[in-house]
Amino acid sequence: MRLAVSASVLLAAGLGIGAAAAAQDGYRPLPSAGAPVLDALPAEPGAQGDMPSLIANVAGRQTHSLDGRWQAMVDAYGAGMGDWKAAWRDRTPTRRDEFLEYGFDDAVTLQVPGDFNTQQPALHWLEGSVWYRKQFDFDAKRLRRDGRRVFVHFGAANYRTDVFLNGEPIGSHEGGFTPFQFELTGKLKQGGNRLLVHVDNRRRRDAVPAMGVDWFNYGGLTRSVRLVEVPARHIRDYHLQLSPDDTQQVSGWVWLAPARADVPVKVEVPELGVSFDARTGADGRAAVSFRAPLQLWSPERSRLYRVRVSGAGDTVEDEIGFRSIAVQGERILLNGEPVQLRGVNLHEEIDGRRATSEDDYRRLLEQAKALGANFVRTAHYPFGETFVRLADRMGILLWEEIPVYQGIDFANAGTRQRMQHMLAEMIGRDRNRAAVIMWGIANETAPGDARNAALSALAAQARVQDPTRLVAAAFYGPGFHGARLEMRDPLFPALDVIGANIYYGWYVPWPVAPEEVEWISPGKPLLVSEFGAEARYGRHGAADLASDWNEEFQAEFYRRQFRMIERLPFVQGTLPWVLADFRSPVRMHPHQQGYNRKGLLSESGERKLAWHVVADFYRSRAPMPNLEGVAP
Ligand code: GCB
Repeated sequence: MRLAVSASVLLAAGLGIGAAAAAQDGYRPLPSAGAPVLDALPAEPGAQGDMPSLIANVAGRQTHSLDGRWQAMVDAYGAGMGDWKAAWRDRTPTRRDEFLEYGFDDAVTLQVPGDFNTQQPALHWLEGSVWYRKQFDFDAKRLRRDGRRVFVHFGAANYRTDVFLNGEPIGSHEGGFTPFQFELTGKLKQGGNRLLVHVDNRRRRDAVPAMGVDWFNYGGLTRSVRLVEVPARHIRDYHLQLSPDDTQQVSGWVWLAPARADVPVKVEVPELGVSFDARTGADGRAAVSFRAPLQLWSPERSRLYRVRVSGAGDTVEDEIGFRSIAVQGERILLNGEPVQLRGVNLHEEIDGRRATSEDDYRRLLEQAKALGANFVRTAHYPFGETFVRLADRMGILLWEEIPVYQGIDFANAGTRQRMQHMLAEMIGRDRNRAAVIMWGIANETAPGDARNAALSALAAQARVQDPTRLVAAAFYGPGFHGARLEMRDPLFPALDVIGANIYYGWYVPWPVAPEEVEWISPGKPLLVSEFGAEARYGRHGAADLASDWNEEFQAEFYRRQFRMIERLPFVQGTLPWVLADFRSPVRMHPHQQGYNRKGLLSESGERKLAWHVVADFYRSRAPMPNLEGVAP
């Protein structure tokens, strides 16, 4: 693929300089010490690597949905992958004495999109594999006659996916939260076809995330599957955003694949009377740059424009908002003005299952809005594309991150490559969404040579792929030296925004009163990217009793945190952990019942006392976002 990723980025990432970062099995809530010096940042963009290059805006193309019921066989130990059972061949007996130990015809069915764990009681705890089969008709002759190409596109599948068409291997993918595609041109038969997908959600030490996560490892075809048809030469991707230094100027590029020089490309914004013509260079890209009297996108006014991109006979329509995001010293500037981020962390979970539909996503975003939030962190992985598009429409700023979470094996070259691919897939999918203001590259990773090199490379990759957004990471909060707090990490120079996950008053007691804390500024915008305590909805008790799981304790926890935060001018935003109680098998206390209970809401949406503390704080802080249509 032709992504301009710096050679030195890939080189630095590939070398795995220094000692191995220890992989760990358990979820670990507290930091470890040690902060070695960072290697020089790789800088020079130029070469490209073997990175994914997906068709952008699949919903805006000619598609054939494969969503719905799929036949499914559970293969908990992965026996069907080898040559012995070879379920992937998807054969049916051809002789009377032929015996096959698999068969989809009598199999159960599962809904796609949807996690497999919550669709059948027997699958609840499955960390293993499921074979999915979809039979569909396709007019391959028409495709050939019209000289078109077709791809099978997966919104996401957790975690490892092996895809087979009519008994032949097509390709594999790793990563549970980002899209991927395989070309099927010339492989689909006229008439009936059988697509087989083996999805394996076993956790692995070398995977991203690795073994220890504090959420439910929902497996399966969790997002939509579609066939996407495009002309032989088509608009593969485009990036159209406001120029960082001029709020009336749009700049970016359109990319036609396969590449050919001198092909005319047009970008139109009919509402503004814009019709911009350009020509591709040898790499298939055409530079775009035009001035227009734009109304800027913001949470208060989430203005989107209909944009039409055409070239080589292909046309794609999109809805794009234009806004700028930058940092100045310790501040974050949205459209040139300092912005206070009233945030909240979300997991992609609703009603005890993986959230997948537009309706699910709207419910989550409406809850965030009702809290008074103008900002959401999609913790700890990219949510569905529909979620991001809804945030664009509803005026919610996003921090989107990849699941580089805690115990990643940074010394492993394969692991580093997986992180790079996930980042490329996330940015490639969402870099035209105004809502996304920062790319998160990691959460709570322990400093070390291999980690520092790998994450610096990721930060540099993010800047090459998208120079218009901020790069952030969340860190374990600092430890106290008396009343003093100071965060340091060799990764800070590579980032625009620093996130501090602080749990004083929960995992660690406050050594001094919150009003007495002296927190030294990191010299960059700081977000309190996580803070929270657990309470079971409906349970009441003393506000100073940590081990009681009561709502009063959780509410008081937030009051104390806000007493500290209010005094810190360099804090540009706060993100309570977390909007709603979410499933996490590591949470074994009888009051947790397999849920992380740090939600401001219960898992069924009931508001705990802490919800009101946060909502009052947000109301007192800033103009409210557009709450049209949201229940108070
Ligand atoms: C964290 C993690 C988050 C956990 C949370 C907790 O620091 O980033 O994934 O769920 O703490 O509740 O312990």
